[in-house]
Amino acid sequence: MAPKPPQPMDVLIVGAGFGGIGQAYSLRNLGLSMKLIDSLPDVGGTWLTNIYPGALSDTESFVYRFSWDAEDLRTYPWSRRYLRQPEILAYLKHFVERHDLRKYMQFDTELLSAQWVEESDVWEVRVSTGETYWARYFIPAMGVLSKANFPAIPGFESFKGRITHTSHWPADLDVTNKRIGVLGCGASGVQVITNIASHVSSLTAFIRHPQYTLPSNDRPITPVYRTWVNEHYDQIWAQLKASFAGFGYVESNRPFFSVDPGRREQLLEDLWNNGNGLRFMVEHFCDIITDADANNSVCDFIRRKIHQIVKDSEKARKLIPNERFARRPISNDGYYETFNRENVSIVDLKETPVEEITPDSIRTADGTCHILDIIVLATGFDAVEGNLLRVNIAGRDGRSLKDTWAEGPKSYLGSFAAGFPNMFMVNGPKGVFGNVIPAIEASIEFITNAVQRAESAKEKHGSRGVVEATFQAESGWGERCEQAAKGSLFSEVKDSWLSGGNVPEKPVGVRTYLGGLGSYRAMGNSATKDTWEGFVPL
Ligand code: NA7
Repeated sequence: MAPKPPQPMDVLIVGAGFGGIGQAYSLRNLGLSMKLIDSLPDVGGTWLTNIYPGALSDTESFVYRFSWDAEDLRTYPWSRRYLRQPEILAYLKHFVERHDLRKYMQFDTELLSAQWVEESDVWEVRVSTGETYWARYFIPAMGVLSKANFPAIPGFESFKGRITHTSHWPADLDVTNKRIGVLGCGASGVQVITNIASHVSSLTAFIRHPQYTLPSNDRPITPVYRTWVNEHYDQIWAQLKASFAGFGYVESNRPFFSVDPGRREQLLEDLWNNGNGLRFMVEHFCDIITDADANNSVCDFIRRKIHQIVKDSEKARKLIPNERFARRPISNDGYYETFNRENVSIVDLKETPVEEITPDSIRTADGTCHILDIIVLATGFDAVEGNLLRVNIAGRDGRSLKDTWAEGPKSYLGSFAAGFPNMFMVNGPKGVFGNVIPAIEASIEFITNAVQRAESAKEKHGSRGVVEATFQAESGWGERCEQAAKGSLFSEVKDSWLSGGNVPEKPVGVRTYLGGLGSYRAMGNSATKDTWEGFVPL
């Protein structure tokens, strides 16, 4: 038998972004010993490193924050409809200081491995500082969009200029008057292109596959609006937590074809003018992402808008998607208008794929060398399970997470994994799709419920305090996620980060619960608080 590890701590959290901070907040008053580690030098997670020009959350400011601290909600300042990266980072730091959470945190400490020690019901965790920790509860909160996706293009190392991924933008990178190439046109690419075009010498957008993007209509908020929000926060959160996507507005129950074509056009126009891609998807119609014909009509509407805005018809052609409007929608702050600038051009990678990077250019298949000073990779993320599989995690019988998830990640309620006792994933694979902050909060609540229940069982009847989802519950949850995805056109798009197809070799499949935040919260809270359904008895 292995020796009993010395003095395990109760809780070890990995990650100081929204997930880890929220989890530490939620557990802080339970009388447990707790540590939070992060490989980065400070609080912030993804919002500490995604400092590219234009980085912003397209979830509206009033609900891109924790819902738990009523006084803070009413007093913390924000001035615009959306929060930019510096404001989000400042909010997270503020929340940490306000609740005295920094005392749990240790930075510049990367998780290397975690192994469940059967005999003593603890996790043995090795980190980059050379230390080993033992913890009863191991809580990875490592982010859904965190591990960068680097394209495999020959010649990277030969490039004499600078190359950066948007998610690791160097603080000293100055693009002024430089020749810039941007690969990728998801949310990050759209934001960076729109924000740097006016002060670079030239910008070449390398587009493999254009996406639909809607105006964000960012604007300052008025004092009247802020007062209204403050006075209605209770109702706002109650509505949001019971809603489908959790973005803080009432989702429509109007079918697209229930109104006549003229009125439909008017409603779409209204959505376009009011702004926000997420609102566009759900605020006036209930079936844009479930009814293929409704979706086609909406695609036509957006395509017409692109044609109207982009004056050069060749550029417009390259910007117009010919797929469904069924990815995580993107909002923009003048993206299509940016392509009317003479210093902005487009290379369509479907016509002329990238062949290699040379010392001063990206060379495409037609032999053209696009001369560049800086290459920006806006190429997205090895999302959802990417960060969890980067490290070596082994559960019961030494079985690794990598082997267990060889055909795609699994979970119970996005937070628990069968065979990995007392490992709780904050917003892990098959967590709910929607506004990520309430999704994180829901997962944190399930985890805290489970910890409280285990602690109470230990105290009351000498339980070992081991929380473990059953294999049956895990596969049942997987089926529920499959069923929910079947009703959504999102599942037709196989090459997005949501299905895993954006990263070569990654198994493609359902990675989120598309059944809505309201039902997710109801099922998770009922299982972890009341019924204990899906868990091995404590
Ligand atoms: P996304 O949405 O995954 O977008 C990545 C972009 O990078 C997309 O346009 C990809 O084109 C492109 N890409 C990826 N690999 C390559 C290669 N090898 N060559 C050319 N282009 C490539 O990531 P984002 O960071 O923009 O946004 C992620 C989420 O963050 C977003 O949904 C919001 O929720 C916040 P492709 O479509 O694969 O042809």
